[in-house]
Amino acid sequence: MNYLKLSKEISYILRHNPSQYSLELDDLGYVEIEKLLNALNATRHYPKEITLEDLFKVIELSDKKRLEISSNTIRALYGHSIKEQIIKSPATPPLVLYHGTSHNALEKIIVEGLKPMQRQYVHLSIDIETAIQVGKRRDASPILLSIDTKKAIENGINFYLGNDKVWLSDAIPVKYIQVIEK
Ligand code: HQG
Repeated sequence: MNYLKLSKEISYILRHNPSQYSLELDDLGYVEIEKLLNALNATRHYPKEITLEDLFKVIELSDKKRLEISSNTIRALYGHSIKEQIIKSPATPPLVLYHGTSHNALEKIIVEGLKPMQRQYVHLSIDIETAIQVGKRRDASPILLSIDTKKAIENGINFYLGNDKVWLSDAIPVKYIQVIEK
């Protein structure tokens, strides 16, 4: 079984396009596992039937905690772009969070702040190493930003838990962002 391909297809479904697979997410982003498996198997993208064990394997082999199972349902923990907003409860993040980005994006970010862009929330990293990994998807030598979450929260900006490494947030105005000089 190609678990990387399966992982990408599941993330695509649960983050971006459940309706293409005739699925609907609930307000928290969950879908019934059985429905997801049926939808995946209906695609005939895989040489053999996808089972619950395959889902467990995807989660076990993943380099990041992207998916969450809760009883008979599953959801993506972050990354959503569907138009129905996934409901997240505001939570208290570490005092500082990080964001790795490209030189290109920086020009805009220092003027208009961090925006969710194609996704529902801004994605922030819990440590510099994670932020560098995220930034390297777009720039071999990424720019590192730090976010003063305490000041941002005091001014009404909400943060939400993604996974053990990723926090989500509303748009972050420039005044809470600093460029970390390397
Ligand atoms: C940038 C991956 C111009 C932002 C990662 C980023 C992450 C702006 C890009 C997760 C901007 C959006 C999310 C502004 C922000 N003007 N550009 N005002 N504000 N940007 O992919 O944070 O492997 O939507 O800096 O590891 O890069 O898929 O967000 O470069 O956790 O599980 O616009 O996706 O996880 O890009 O990455 P993205 P991201 P997975």
